[in-house]
Amino acid sequence: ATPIPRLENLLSPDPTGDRQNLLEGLLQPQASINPKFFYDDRGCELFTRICELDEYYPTRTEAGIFDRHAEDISRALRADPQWVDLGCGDCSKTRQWLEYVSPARVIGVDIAGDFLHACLANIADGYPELECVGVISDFTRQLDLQALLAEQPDNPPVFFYPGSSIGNFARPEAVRLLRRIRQHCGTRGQLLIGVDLVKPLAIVEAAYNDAEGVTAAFNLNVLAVANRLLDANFDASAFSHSAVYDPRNSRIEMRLTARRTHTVRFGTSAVRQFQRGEHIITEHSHKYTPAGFSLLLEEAGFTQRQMWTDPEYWFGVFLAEP
Ligand code: AVI
Repeated sequence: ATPIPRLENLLSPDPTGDRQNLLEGLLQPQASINPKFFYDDRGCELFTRICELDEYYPTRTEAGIFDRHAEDISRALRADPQWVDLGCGDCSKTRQWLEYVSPARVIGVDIAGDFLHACLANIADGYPELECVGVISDFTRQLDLQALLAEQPDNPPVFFYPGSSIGNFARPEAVRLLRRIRQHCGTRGQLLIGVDLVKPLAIVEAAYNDAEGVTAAFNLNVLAVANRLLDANFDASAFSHSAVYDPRNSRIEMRLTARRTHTVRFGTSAVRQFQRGEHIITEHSHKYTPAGFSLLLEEAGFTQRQMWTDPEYWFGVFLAEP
């Protein structure tokens, strides 16, 4: 019988906490915005366009590795796993894997419930017999899938975390998230994760400063998100986008720099003046060496089993086990 699509809401909504976090960041002497605020509907749309840009190499490089090594990778994965797609979006990346792996079921985890409907439909269309559970969760805050995974104790989880989103966390947070994933692995679980690697500066900077200005629009859109969430009055035209590579920390820093002195009110609770030339940090995107990421995995209690890469070593797909 065809399984009934199942959608679980494990999200403990914390709009007040989110707002507080956003406001606190904006009022620090060095203003910053957590990059999770990028992804409202418009932000998701712009991010999809970024992934298709010529300059933005990570998406197609990772896809190329998956294409070239799909059989090898799938041989290294447990049989009949519970395939857990972290940040699944519409599950299009997982869907491609279904040609190579036969999971006992698919668990798609995303913060966006709308996406999960698309994900369930996407799997049902083509794989109607395959059970797919959509889980609405901010897994970067809490990962709480133990009860769900325990329903099928004979099917170890394979956590699939592509796209190098791990790079958007500061190192301690990245370790915390990987540790949480590891705690869900039991003895036989696995993690298949995509990681952007260190490479010549010009290539990385171009990826975050595309000629069409899509990344600039993506970056500036976060001010509209802040206006909505905080009842603020940012004028996006008073800021300009930039993205600079910091070789000491091996990361891109995305900034919004004030073109002129600009006073912003946050409802009735706060006011801040941005001086001309002052910037807000909106994102870090860390690039790892293969050895550096291996160490991060170890710190989280994982052992790296294998790494697949492209001919230029621009991107790595790591397989790790507890
Ligand atoms: C989602 N994340 C992996 C992207 C990155 O490359 O760090 C977000 C992004 N920011 C600007 N362009 C893409």
